[in-house]
Amino acid sequence: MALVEVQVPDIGDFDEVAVIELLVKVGDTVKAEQSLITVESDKASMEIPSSTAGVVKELRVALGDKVKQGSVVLVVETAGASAAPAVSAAAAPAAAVAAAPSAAVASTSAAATTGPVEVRVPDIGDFKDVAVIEVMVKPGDTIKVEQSLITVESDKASMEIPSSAAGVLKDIKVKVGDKVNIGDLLAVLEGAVSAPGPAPVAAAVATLAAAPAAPVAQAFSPAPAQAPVATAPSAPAHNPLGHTAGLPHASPSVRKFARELGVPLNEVQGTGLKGRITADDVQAFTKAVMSGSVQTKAQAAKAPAPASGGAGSELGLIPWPKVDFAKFGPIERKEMSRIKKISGANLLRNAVMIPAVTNHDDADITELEAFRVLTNKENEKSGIKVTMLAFLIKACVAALKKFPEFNSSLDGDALIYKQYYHIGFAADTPNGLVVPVIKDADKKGVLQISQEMAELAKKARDGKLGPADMSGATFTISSLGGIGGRYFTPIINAPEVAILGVCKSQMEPVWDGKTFVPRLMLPLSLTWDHRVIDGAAAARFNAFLGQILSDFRRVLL
Ligand code: CAO
Repeated sequence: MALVEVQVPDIGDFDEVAVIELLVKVGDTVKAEQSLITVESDKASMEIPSSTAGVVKELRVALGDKVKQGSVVLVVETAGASAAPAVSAAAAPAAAVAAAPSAAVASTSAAATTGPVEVRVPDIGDFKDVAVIEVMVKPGDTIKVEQSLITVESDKASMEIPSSAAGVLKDIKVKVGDKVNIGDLLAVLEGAVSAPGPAPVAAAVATLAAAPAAPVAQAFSPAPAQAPVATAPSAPAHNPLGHTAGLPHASPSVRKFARELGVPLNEVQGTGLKGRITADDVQAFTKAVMSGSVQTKAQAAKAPAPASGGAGSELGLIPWPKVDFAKFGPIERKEMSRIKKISGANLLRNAVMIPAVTNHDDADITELEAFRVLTNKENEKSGIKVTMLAFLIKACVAALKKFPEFNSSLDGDALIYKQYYHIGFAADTPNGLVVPVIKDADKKGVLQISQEMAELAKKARDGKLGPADMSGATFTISSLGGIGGRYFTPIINAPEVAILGVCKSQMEPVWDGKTFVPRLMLPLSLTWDHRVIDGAAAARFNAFLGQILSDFRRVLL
């Protein structure tokens, strides 16, 4: 056993680079060449590998620390025979970073030219066949000296390849996915002005040496001693923000991880230093997408219906007609209320997404209405007015108990059967439609329901309903009975699966088998989600509701 201090190797001209990621922790077993930390300058990021295999005993750096060549990253206990004291070992520098590296090299060395100039991949150390992961320019762009043209990535580092010449980009010779090597033709510039001198301006290039497995970051001198010609001198040092804007802020290994999972990295929120995306962020994003709590942009694009405000094209429909109404007469434009905007968006989604069917029926409420009138007379002093809607709520609870799928919600391919009975009722307010909820209606009597309904309806009209008053409904009733009409087709209040619409009752001649008799008939309109409920079940639900309403004693059964 031996304790070995692993140091930052020669990382070229980088001085004091920030540690932005710790890739191992104390107790981890690391292999030689395994990445230990990621460091980042304003030009490039790179992973620092271990020069030796062993168990991590001590971490000597923390996030945000600045390191340079020779800084001790951590202490590793190796399997070797020698004992402490700890010996120091830096990953050896790159075997060959032969010539002074250069920016993407223009094939003419002239300080200025107007002819086409070929820009090639400069000496990027021992990199071989590195993948192009981003092309940052397009034909027609005016390119400045030092402007990054492409980003390449090895398994340990990503770097941008800058142009050594200025001019208009005539042709870009590589595309994402291509593999490039030193000397490969990248681009052709026209009216180009190349940087003068033997060591042209270049953005940083991080390189990873092949043998003996050490990272070498080679940063080029930021500016030529001699000012370049007029068209290029103000070329800024590479702007890391631009880099971030084009490419998500993440280390090469995280990028690779994201690619393997098919995670769109530019949609992941980074929680690392300076918003950097970590492997944990990628994992958390994947989990969120799998659980359905987050949608990728690609998924959203495939989603069936916009909730609001769509012009129609999202559904493949012809656009909404745009008419200049003022042409035909005087007009006044008024913004819709907040409630109307919110309920409109929900109604649209529910109307579009639910395969809804409505069954119409009539219930004989002659005796029930007589009982209601009597009850109100008897309870006159209590101040509680019993309305037909309160009886309907009780009747619906009985029907929901008998037909539990009407009290369910869809959850993917499963149904959630709720064992509580919270009944929403649509209330008309000056600002629009709201749906307060009578909680646990199965445990309450008609008088209590009437009282709560009156209180909630008042709160609704006064605009004082809170979210708790309007949430948790398992089934909704929309009553237009106090207003009029015969039948209508209410829209289901998702994630519920059915809604009962009620219209104004009226006396009708009903055949009793011998003769027509006058009966008070209540029109019922039941809308149901055909994914959950079948037509026969809906007809049975309505029929059962009719039986209860015609003889309310059945509620007790
Ligand atoms: N048939 C005949 N008369 C009825 C009736 C029915 N089905 N339902 C209620 N009535 C009568 C009541 O008995 C009352 O008569 P009196 O004043 O003579 O006693 C009158 O109509 C008014 O009732 P109400 O509307 O105040 O009370 P309610 O319990 O029936 O309804 C509430 C309360 C809040 C639901 C209602 O005021 C409301 O806002 N309804 C509109 C709901 C709506 O907009 N739905 C559409 C949604 S889809 O766009």
